[in-house]
Amino acid sequence: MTERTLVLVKPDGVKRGLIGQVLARIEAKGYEIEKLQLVRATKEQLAEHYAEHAGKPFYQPLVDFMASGPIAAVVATGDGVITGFRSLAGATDPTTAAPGTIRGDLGRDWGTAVQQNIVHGSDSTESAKREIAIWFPADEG
Ligand code: RTP
Ligand code: MG
Repeated sequence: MTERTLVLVKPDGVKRGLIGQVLARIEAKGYEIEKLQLVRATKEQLAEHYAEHAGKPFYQPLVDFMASGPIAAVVATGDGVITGFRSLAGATDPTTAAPGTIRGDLGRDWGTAVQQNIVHGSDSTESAKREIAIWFPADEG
């Protein structure tokens, strides 16, 4: 089924010049880039985006990290793209993420308070809908 997902290239990925590599992997897999925008996250956007993690020990470092520089917000579409992009991204922890995945190949978290793992990808159709509305408020669905 054709789906849409929200991908964020996080500040570590943008700073390290990895937007192109992330987009290339999405496109090489056969998904389409429907929307793409470089943004500075507001506190409100981050509070909404990470509401499920509020109160966890990594929440504040995560929000600070996400506000530390520009982010590339992407809507990617395709058959099974929600699960498919999370497979491309790999496990949350870059140290154990499998080689061949974005996080396994490119992610680093050495000496940081939070896992700096290059990308975010929505984890369900509900999350994708909610998250696309946060980063692309004018999106008509
Ligand atoms: P994402 O939401 O970014 O696609 O990643 P995920 O589902 O694999 O991970 P999630 O559990 O939703 O956590 C969101 C982000 O918080 C940071 N994190 N750091 N213990 C830690 O240092 C830790 N745990 C989570 C990561 O940036 C993770 O992607
Ligand atoms: Mg998540």
